[in-house]
Amino acid sequence: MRNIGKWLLAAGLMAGSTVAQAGNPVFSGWYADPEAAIFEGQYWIFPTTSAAYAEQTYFDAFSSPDLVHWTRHRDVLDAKDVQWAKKAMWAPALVAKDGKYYFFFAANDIQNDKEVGGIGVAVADKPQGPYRDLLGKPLIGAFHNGAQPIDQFVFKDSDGAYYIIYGGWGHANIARLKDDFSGVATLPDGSQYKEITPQNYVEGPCMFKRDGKYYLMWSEGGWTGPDYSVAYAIADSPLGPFKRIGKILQQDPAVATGAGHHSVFHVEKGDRWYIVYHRRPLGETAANHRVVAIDRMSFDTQGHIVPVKITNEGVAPDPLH
Ligand code: FUB
Repeated sequence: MRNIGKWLLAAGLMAGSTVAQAGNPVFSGWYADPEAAIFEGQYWIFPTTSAAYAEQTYFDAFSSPDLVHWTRHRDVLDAKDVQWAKKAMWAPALVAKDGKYYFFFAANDIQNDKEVGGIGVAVADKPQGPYRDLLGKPLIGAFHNGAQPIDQFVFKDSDGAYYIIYGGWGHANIARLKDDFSGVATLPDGSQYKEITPQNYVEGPCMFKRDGKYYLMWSEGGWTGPDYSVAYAIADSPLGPFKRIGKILQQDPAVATGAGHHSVFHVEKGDRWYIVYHRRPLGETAANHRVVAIDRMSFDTQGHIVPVKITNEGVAPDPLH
């Protein structure tokens, strides 16, 4: 039955339906760069559609009450609703603010400042959209400090400030967002884009705060190969400096390859942490044949992240209610 369900889902015949599926991958279909969020008492995952390059022009979303039963919401943001986006729509970052949901995305995979594209932001009244372009143009539409404007993550600090951390081509920048997300503000040092690139950084940053410390995580290696992986650093400020501590997620030749570009769920009640990431099934070598998985993440008594064991079993049900 599960195989029939997977096939129907892959074929789009069960769009919007709920499919019970314990284990990794957590839902069927080629998806990557998963963004984890908890909205309205549900777990949400917003991934890149890991179809052929020219077909990466829309995003689906997934919701779950318990990390096991997932509902697919099709086409929550589509290039047809973003006048300047033509291709390569990647790596969602979601924020709930003042009753609205904001969906940060990259589009067009720009190679230089003459091309139109970069990081945009769309807005909706509900987590499942439909999302509409907020600005009518990219929020970050040029290279700064050598960082390709892709792979955004939005972090809300305890003082209410929103920061965007982003960057491909081996450079990570942080910028403070204006309150209405219409652009970036000026940082205390007078700059708008501060480079915080740690050693070995490639792309896919993610930030959270725990016990007063700022954790920056990122992907290393090449995303098309088996060695893609995740490492991290800890700092006293979101602006760094971030010194690499070590790798905490990587392939397991008995389970999957290319494990990387992740985000995290933190269930405050019970203080449970999960890492949500993409990986390539064993035997698959096509670059975009990526699936989304969830495994437990934990910390040692020093606050260091314990290396994650990637599994086929995935996680146990963890109802939010
Ligand atoms: O999914 C497209 C690209 O692949 C992302 O932007 C990178 O982080 C890598 O995962």
